[in-house]
Amino acid sequence: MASLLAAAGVSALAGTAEAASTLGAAAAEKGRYFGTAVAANHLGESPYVSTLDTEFNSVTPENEMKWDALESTRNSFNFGAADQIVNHARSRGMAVRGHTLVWHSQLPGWVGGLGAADLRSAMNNHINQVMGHYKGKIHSWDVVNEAFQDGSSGARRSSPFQDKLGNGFIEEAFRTARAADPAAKLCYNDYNTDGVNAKSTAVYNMVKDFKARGVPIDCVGFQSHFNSASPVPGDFRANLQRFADLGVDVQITELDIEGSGTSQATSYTNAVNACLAVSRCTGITVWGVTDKYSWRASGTPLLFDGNYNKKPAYNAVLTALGGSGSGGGGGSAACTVSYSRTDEWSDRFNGKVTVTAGSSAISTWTTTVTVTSPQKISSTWNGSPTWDSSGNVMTMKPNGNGSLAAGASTSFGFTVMKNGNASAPTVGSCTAS
Ligand code: G2I
Repeated sequence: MASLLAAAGVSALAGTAEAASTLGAAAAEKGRYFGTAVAANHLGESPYVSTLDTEFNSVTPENEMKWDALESTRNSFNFGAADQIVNHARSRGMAVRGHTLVWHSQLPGWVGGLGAADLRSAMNNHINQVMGHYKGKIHSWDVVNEAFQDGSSGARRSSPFQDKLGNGFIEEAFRTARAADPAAKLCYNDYNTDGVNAKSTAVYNMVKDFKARGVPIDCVGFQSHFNSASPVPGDFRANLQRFADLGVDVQITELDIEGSGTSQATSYTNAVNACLAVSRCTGITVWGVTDKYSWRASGTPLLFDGNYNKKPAYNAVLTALGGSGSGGGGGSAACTVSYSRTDEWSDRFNGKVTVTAGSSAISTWTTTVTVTSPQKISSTWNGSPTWDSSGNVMTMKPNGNGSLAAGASTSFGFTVMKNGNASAPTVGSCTAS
């Protein structure tokens, strides 16, 4: 375990008596990393960065290491945005997954226009330049991404690489990658391969062949983009295990699950448990920090809502990893909060905070609402408030019985006198017992 973590650049917290209270720390206690996709253009947003830095210990650049971002013009490389992410991560001890070297999408037009010999040299040059630039800084590279077709054919997907170089392009990319950074783990990454099916079996057969012939491959990434049409498969664990049994590590690389509340939380629990049940499943990456910047934001598939509140899914993941929320006591009691402005007048507005229990029932909850001076909260309803000495920070507890069933919600409201400032209050995290 220690060596796995060291390889991932993750500092373990082995031996701590108390349950870990962040995703990264809880995963580290299980010998794994917990990562997120990161977009460089959000690194100036402070709640984005503080959530990233607090909770995660691995990052994957969401778009910044793709071919179109790095080499939009042949042999002219632009590493600016990717470097920003790598530097941020490394200065905080986080590991970095490289995504992705050879992929049919986000591929600049000039690549598709090359003849076979030229394409081969462009592909190898791209791998050499990019891996050379980041040599020693990337724990795993998605060397080839999404090279197989969906459906039952088990065939390779059409792409400039496939069409001009044939099946051998994948093997060639991995051989070039091994030489370019021998310390990096080399992964094949794909989607709709999470359960046992024709596509995953086609990938399995390729990996088996690579292992038999000594083609360098260290890991397989399972993207794990789930929704109601493509739920967490019941044989997710069994599928991860059959790949692990070939002698490769497996990683959940782009996890997100559309939904909300308890059902989303349960799906996340199942996905995390699938990884934890496979000793060679070395880490999990979710595909973004907050729902608001998700590639499918309307499906609210991530662990933090648009206000960076922890969702029931967050609590479910933390619990599955053996961690415990800030409610303390070692239990799994947890809650999340979300805020909305329900009414507004020229001099004042009404706010509503919804409190939702996590994956376990809770008997009481507490959260805070902070307004910006000279704003004042002039009235509240459906809660029992206390105030700090400034009068700007209201601590709210239930008015009477605070019991909530797992996933159930309640809400309280308040009026904020603007006094010239209409900005939204800050709602603190929710604690429960
Ligand atoms: O589609 C979800 C993921 C499937 N597996 C491979 C991943 O690399 C892929 O990530 C997504 C990013 O999350 C999106 O952010 O890849 C998309 C492109 O294939 C990314 O979308 C692109 C938009 O299409 C562009 O219009 C936009 O300029 O994001 C770009 C940067 O925001």
